[in-house]
Amino acid sequence: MNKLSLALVGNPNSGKTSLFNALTGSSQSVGNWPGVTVERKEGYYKQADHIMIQDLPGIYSLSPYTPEEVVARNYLVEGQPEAIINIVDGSNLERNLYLTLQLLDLGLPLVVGVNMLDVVKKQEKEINLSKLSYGLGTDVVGMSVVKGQGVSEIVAKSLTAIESNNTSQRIGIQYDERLEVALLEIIGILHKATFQTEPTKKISENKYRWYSLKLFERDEAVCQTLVLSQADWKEIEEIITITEKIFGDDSESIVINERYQFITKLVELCVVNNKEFKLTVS
Ligand code: BGO
Repeated sequence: MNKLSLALVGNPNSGKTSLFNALTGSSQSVGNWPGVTVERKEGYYKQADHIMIQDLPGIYSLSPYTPEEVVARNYLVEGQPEAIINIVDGSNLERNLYLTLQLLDLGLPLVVGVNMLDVVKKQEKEINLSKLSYGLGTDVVGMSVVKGQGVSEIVAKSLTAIESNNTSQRIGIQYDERLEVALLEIIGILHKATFQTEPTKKISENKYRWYSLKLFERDEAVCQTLVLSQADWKEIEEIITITEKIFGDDSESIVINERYQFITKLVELCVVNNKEFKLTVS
């Protein structure tokens, strides 16, 4: 049977370690990622040992600012796991979804595990998982890892996502049209790009959106991996500058604001606060 790799990604304290332990049991190996003192943990799924679970460091974002973020994003972009399991703390949904949106831009099959549903219940809240799944354009599994709830289901859904190549690009989170136009223009130029390390290699089809966003954000670490002519870099810079003028903001903030606006609307749509509801009607 072909080996498969599933990457576990989530904010610190989302329950990632608990899920990793529940999935792998004692078949874990622990070391460090090359060149950094960031712990690397991997193990095999207890119920099917051709499935390798890669536990990535807990992160809030895929920016290049901390060693943990760099390790996680390099693995997700270059290591190409077959799918991402994104575990989110349901009792802190708004904050956790910021990473989810970045992960969706990577163009890999992805399943979101909404963990801590027991805590959500205690808070007298409910999360409408179907609406959340619809809004994100990807499968969502309700979980309470400490109670064993949703653990095998999340692996099953990941395998289905791999089989159906269920990437968000197909369904797509669309930001403001003015940003989308800029990204499309950058993608047009990116078709000419190759890699510094492999001059004949082109960007794979599912990665164009991620690269266009990183170039739009002027992410230096990513720009340095790509080869384009000076004229192409200049054209990209012009696209970014024009868009910044249109929005009246810098490019990184434009993307951050678009993500937060999307999340605010989605959470409003999906989270029901029964406590507030009771207070309102009484
Ligand atoms: C402690 N429900 C509840 N209620 N708690 C959960 C769930 C869940 O579904 N899943 C995980 N936790 P990690 P990261 C702890 O360690 O897996 C708990 O950072 C404690 N420790 O048990 O470590 C989990 O890997 C003392 O809680 O997360 C852990 O993502 C008192 O959430 C915490 C209370 O989980 C973080 C809890 C000494």
